[in-house]
Amino acid sequence: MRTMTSPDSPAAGTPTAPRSSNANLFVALRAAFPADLDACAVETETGLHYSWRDLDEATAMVANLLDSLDLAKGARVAVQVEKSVEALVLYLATLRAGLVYLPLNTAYQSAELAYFIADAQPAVVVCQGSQFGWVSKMAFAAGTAYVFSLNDDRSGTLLQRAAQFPRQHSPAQVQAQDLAAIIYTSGTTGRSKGAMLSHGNLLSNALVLKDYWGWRTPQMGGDVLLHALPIFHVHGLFVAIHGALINGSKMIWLSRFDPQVVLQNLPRATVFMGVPTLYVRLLAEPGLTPAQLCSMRLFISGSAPMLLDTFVQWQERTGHTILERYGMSETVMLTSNPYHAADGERRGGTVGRPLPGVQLRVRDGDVDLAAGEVGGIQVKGPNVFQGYWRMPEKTAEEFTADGFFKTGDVGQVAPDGFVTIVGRSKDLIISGGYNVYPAEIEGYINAMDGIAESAVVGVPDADFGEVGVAVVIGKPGARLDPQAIIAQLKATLANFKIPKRCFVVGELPRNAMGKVQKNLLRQQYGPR
Ligand code: MCA
Ligand code: AMP
Repeated sequence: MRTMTSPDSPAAGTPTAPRSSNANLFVALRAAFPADLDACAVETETGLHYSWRDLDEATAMVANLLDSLDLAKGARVAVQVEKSVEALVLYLATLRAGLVYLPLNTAYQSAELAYFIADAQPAVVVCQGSQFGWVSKMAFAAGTAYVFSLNDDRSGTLLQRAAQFPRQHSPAQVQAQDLAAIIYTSGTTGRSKGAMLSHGNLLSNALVLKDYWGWRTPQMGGDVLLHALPIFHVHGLFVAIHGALINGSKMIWLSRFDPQVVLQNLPRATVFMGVPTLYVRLLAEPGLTPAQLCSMRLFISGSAPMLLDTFVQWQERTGHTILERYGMSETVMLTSNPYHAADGERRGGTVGRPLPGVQLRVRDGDVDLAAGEVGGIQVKGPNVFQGYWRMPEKTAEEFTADGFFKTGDVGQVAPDGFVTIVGRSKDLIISGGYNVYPAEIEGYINAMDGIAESAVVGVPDADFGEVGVAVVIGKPGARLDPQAIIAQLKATLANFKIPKRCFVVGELPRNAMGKVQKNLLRQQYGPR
């Protein structure tokens, strides 16, 4: 069997968690706080400073509040709030209390939220104060016991209640396989699946990346992470936050990505993480100069393929070589280009080698492929998730008999171990780092009056990498207006899922089996 592991670091070299009888991820993160608890842990763009002590005490208070609710082991805390340091505190407090964190994209509208709440059955829901009325109604109807509000200006009932609780808290005792979070990823059939990640999954990945990306602890001079990503997905929530905290490194915390604000803060940062769209937008800023990046040591990209052109432009313009890595909600990080020069060059267009402890193979059906051959990427490792929430059949389908997870990505491994992703077997559009499943959008379009059928495809886009285009067929006699179709979708779905263009046509191209030939639609409706 041809299974790749990182040559410099086979499974035997996988870093292990600090010795503790409690596998709670929070315990490991807390143990990495610097000795000087009054030093700044998080600084916001509006000039607020939170010390490590603040983080410790605030998470204790929220964890005590959660404890007081007397929830069952494994209870879910579903959270749809704008990015703020208090939202970070809520995430850490949920870990601390041994409950399961369920982050939700703030762009989700009521139909989307209703699905997640019905499926996950959270015991606690936390939402923006402005949404409290309808969210609490929906959540209580679905059996949720507690709904709190949390706003991005440090107000809301969650903080009001937590203020009554002590500033000390003993982290809940958990096992490595106990769940820490559920991350919903859309399904190819349109039904979202909750990927269950354990404390062990998240901690093992954080420890691997700590070494692999050469994070500098405070004793080594320290790192400063400029955090500009949303915190409801793996990239901003786990890779970025765990990376900084497990190193006792400060974060400069931006509420959203604004290229100008990023540029203002880069001279004080050492590490930046982004999806390719962030790099494309930064390159469009005349103020992006090497002088601006004098303190930076590492730029990381992932969540979507980075065009070689962006990689090269960044290198030429800034003198920095972006480190591209590859991961999934189900697996956290899988592969990475090298950080240390001794491990080799960072190769644009590739996602690097499997991380220490990750086994990666490329297969065609049950047949292992040789170096350079293209097939389905399968992975195994301590980072691979515990299965899909309440979907045992779906979970079983996605694993091979020998325990490898089928990523749905198509790629090849070079003789020296570098992995290149060449496509996807899953029908998925990745737009600005967000996943959009055509089946979900098609389902909504097909349910509209006068529609016979539709196909949604991803086409290249200079800003978002890829965007959706809808191609629609009307029922006989129906008069369809593409703009009205887009407007109806906007009223129902998260904004990033809305196709950027819609075409009403007479028929869809099909192959001999009757299947819509999406590749032809991509050619026809993509950029010319
Ligand atoms: C915003 N819009 C988009 C997207 N974002 N359209 C398509 N794709 C998008 N990603 C549209 C809105 O619908 C709106 O359109 C208009 O752009 C402006 O919206 P706004 O919210 O102001 O956009 P923005 O602030 O400019 O956001 C763009 C963004 C954002 C900063 C690139 O999408 C973003 O933060 N992306 C990062 C996603 C991410 O963190 N992914 C990690 C997933 P209209 O005006 O028509 O309404 S974790 C993962 O994938 C794995 C595990 C991994 O490997 O990391
Ligand atoms: P998610 O469902 O949000 O976890 O998205 C995971 C998917 O994002 C993977 O299966 C890949 O298709 C894609 N992805 C993540 N990182 C990269 C990358 N560096 N290059 C290409 N695709 C990527």
